[in-house]
Amino acid sequence: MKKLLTLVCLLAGLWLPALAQTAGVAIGGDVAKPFQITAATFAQLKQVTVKVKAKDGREHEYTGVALYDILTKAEAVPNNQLKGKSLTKYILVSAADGYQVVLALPEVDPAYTEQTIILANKQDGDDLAANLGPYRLMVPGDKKQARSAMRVISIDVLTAKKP
Ligand SMILES: Nc1nc2c(c(=O)[nH]1)N[C@H]1C(S)=C(S)[C@@H](COP(=O)(O)O)O[C@H]1N2
Ligand SMILES: [Mo]
Repeated sequence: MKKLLTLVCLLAGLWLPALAQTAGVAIGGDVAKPFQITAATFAQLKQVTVKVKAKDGREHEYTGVALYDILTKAEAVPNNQLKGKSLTKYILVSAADGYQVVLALPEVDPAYTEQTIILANKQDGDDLAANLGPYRLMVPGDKKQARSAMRVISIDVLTAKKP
């Protein structure tokens, strides 16, 4: 019995830190430098604020990091020059509840667009509530906020292929 308890404690000890590590956003897919967004890596990136109208018609301020800066850190596009073959890449954003949305790379690249799509961790200056965050995608240019995925757990850059 004591042996079993020791084993359980040992396994929990190995498993819990791994769980803590996954509490964040995994940036991966076809990128040169996959990384994990944590409070620490997030704070190192430039913070920006965007205004977005919610479903209820009210405007809110969301603060976080431009998705472009996150993808640049992950080296999603060679030399950061979005052209040629890289234009067949897309971004798959996945949430804790299984919700998923897709963005095209030009939608996040300032060379192509005026809008700034962000991964937010704050709404009107406060940390996002547990049902929305800790990280939420915000797509200010969309009239409907269906792509503003709440509780984001991973962002993958993938390559579209003709079937
Ligand atoms: N994870 C997750 N994010 C989600 C959804 C969802 O079901 N799961 N619904 C989307 C839809 S359909 C809408 S309209 C907006 C609503 O957000 P709002 O109330 O802040 O406008 O969240 C979007 N983000
Ligand atoms: Mo919606």
